[in-house]
Amino acid sequence: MRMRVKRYVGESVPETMGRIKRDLGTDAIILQTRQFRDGGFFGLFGKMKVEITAAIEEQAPPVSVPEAPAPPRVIVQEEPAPQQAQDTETLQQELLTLRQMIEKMNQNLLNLNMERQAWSPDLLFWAEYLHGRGMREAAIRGLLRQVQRDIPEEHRSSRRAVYLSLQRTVSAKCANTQPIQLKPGKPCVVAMIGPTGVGKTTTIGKLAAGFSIVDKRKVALITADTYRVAAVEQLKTFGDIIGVPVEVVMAPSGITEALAKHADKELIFIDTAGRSPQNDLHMTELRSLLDKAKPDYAMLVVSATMNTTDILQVVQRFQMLATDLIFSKLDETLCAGNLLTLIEQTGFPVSYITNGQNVPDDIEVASAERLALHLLGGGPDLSADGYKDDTSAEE
Ligand SMILES: Nc1nc2c(ncn2[C@@H]2O[C@H](COP(=O)(O)OP(=O)(O)O)[C@@H](O)[C@H]2O)c(=O)[nH]1
Ligand SMILES: [Mg+2]
Repeated sequence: MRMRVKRYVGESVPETMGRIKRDLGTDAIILQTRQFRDGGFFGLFGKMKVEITAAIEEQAPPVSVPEAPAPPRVIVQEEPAPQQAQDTETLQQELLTLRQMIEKMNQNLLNLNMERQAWSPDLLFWAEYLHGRGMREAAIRGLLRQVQRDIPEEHRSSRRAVYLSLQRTVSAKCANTQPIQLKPGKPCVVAMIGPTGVGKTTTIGKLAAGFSIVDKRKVALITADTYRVAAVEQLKTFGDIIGVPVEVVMAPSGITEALAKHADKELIFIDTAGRSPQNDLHMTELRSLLDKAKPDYAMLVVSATMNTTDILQVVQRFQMLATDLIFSKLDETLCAGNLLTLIEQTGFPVSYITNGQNVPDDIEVASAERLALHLLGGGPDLSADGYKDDTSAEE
């Protein structure tokens, strides 16, 4: 098998694809696509063209026939063994998968290129800015479309104007926030759930200190995280320093008793093991614990340092159990933009933001404005930008 590679230039993708199909057939593989401007000054004002490089497998060229007839030879033609046939089939299957992968990659690239072409240079700057903040393509697209609606084209070169529009849109998307609301007459129960190491125990320490020392509320802590000795010790240490009782629950069945023991408190935090979302047994145990505890809030703690794939996996596993979100470790990353996807996907209110290891200081109540600032960052340097925001007066 040999590859024949050909380059096609045309006015549009469908037209050029049509030519490739007629020329090379439907089996042709698209190796590369690109858009460019033909002619014009420095590539400006020229006509948009597409270039597609395609390839087709060709049969091997016929072997040249020897001039003199070869002496007769006895050739024993072996039947292909079943293993060989199977190998060939596997190989063919792999080739097909590879070809499909390449075609898909090309389609994605083509989409991306077209997406980029769609933004004016002003907006392209922002697409890249938002990308640098960890935002996903779909979120960026949505935000920039809103900028297009908000700001007339002649003002879009103003970074301040665009930043203010982004800030307004992101704030509106983050408007669903709520801190813990205590209930009169009985304890408010708050469980922290989420993967290992995101800051569940530390966050309980911060909140417990705030409610008990600053607000003078009656607080108790319960830990169901008996997976590691250190985990129990950690919460006990917090409890000792803050001066609040700590209960240890060895199995989900013990939670009812532990809660009953502190029926006189105003606020009870339940710390749970940082269960790996991959581990089904642990998840079952966590579900059973929450079924018995019936917390008023099951706060899913998500670290801002997690990548989008991990965040989506966490959402998938914990979504059924959670009622609220806490974003932790916002001090550790500049790419918190992907949390916007989490807010939009779950629709859960965000209750708190944590931004450091210090107990009890490094925590704040979530608000639309603070969230927008964390997700968008402070923006590029706007000091030289003379744009006056005439909408800020009415806010
Ligand atoms: N930088 C930073 N570190 C944090 C924050 N919250 C927790 N940590 C740290 O993350 C690590 C794990 O915290 P821990 O509360 O034990 O996580 P858990 O396994 O979810 O209970 C500890 O070293 C904490 O000090 C935060 O907001 N910012
Ligand atoms: Mg913990």
